[in-house]
Amino acid sequence: MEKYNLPNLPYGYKDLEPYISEEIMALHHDKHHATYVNNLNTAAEKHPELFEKKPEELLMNLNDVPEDIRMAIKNNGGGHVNHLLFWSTMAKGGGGNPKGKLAEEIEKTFGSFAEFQQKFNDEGVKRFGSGWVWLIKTKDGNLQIISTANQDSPISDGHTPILLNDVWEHAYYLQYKNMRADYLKAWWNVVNWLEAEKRFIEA
Ligand code: MN3
Repeated sequence: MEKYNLPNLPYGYKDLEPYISEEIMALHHDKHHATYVNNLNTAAEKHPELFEKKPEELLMNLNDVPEDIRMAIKNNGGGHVNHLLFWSTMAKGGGGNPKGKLAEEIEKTFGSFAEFQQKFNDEGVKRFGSGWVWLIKTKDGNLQIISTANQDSPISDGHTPILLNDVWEHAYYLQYKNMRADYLKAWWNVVNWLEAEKRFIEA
């Protein structure tokens, strides 16, 4: 039975500097993300048939997960899948403006790219405690900015993530201290718009 594993980052720990420090990236991936994967495996071992499914599939059908481990799968499967998405949402030399169809849809939905960024940042600041801020394509096909608590994923509600930012303190505290708003602003410099547009088109 193949357990879930932690892939390496798709770039080096230093590659998002100066916006996200090497120290944060190493700790975030090697400790925080690793812990979600370990805890996901520990939960799934109680019902090893679950290993036949991708972690995304577990989150899309949480009601099919045995009740005794459903919360553990929601939290740790969410932690695993959200972080995988998050790493690929960033890139060395990222940032700038979106292009193509996604850029058009952002302007149509939010008025302008600047208004979209402002709304995304506000949503991230407003999320009380720990969670994520997302740009999703809803199951009705519209772009929407939402935030979720803890490791909850919009894929459990049938939506497709396009962009996401981690607003747990572990994502920024070592560098930005309590200034979550500063982190949210700086993060735009590392966004991987090619990946975001790919997700938008495939959704
Ligand atoms: Mn995190």
